[in-house]
Amino acid sequence: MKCGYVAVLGRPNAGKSSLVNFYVGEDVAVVSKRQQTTRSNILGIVTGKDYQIVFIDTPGIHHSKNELDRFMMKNVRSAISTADVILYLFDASKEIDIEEKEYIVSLKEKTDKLIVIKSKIDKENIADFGFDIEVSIRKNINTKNLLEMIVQNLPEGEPIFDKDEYTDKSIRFLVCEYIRGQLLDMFDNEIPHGVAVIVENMEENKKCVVMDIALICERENHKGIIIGKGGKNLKVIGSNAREYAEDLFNKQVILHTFVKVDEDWRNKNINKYI
Ligand SMILES: Nc1nc2c(ncn2[C@@H]2O[C@H](COP(=O)(O)OP(=O)(O)OP(=O)(O)O)[C@@H](O)[C@H]2O)c(=O)[nH]1
Ligand SMILES: [Mg+2]
Repeated sequence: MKCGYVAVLGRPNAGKSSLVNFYVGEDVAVVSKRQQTTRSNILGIVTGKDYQIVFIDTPGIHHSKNELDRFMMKNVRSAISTADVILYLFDASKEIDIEEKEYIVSLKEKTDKLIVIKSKIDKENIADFGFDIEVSIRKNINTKNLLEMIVQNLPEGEPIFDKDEYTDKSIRFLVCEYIRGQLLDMFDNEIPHGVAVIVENMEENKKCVVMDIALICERENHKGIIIGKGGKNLKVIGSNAREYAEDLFNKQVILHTFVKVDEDWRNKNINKYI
């Protein structure tokens, strides 16, 4: 069987998580229109008749401004060192700068298992760089060809995960990420980028799950905005997250959400929240 790890790299917003979710057939990673959505590596497992692909979805490659950024870039390096095959995605609709070109060239020097992908080709096409394949996840263009290309490049081996598994992440992680996804949809960049979502307490019995979920933000005024007038935003977030969690746990979920402030946690406290 062809089996192995496939790191998915690229700039923020290049479409990495969309690609992984598409092949996995489940939302293992949050997708949003904003940059720097993915914060840590997430495995998405796809098992076919004669292959197992373990995608490593990674944070977008960017310059680090704080500890959280540095943590994200550490994740990228660790994905590269684990990978049997590396996918590098660049967005067809964006100019590709010299720094990104140099980065791709340096990857080519490191590995002969690199597939350079021009992504989002359903959009205006202005990016100018050599690629191995062009795809659109949204319009399902060339996705089968890319899958074949990946499988061809995988080493022979035994499956790493059980064939029913599709991610290494727990349901509690997926619920927190789902909430972060909602924040990215609802608020401008500054607020969701400064929020971490954690489960503070969880109890589960045969009938139901009780989850206490904290949204950690950086400023008192952000807290007010997230909660909304009369708590209306937090109510929407909580009720959507409860439905999502009930689907995953397949039982009743009682979910309490609250917002806390921890100034500068992205420098001081990432170990606590990420
Ligand atoms: N038009 C078009 N949009 C796409 C396609 N693939 C992804 N997108 C959109 O691009 C945006 C970013 O997608 P993500 O999958 O979150 O990108 P990412 O590379 O994981 O981003 P980070 O986690 O921030 O690094 C979202 O709005 C997606 O819906 C595509 O094939 N075509
Ligand atoms: Mg992502």
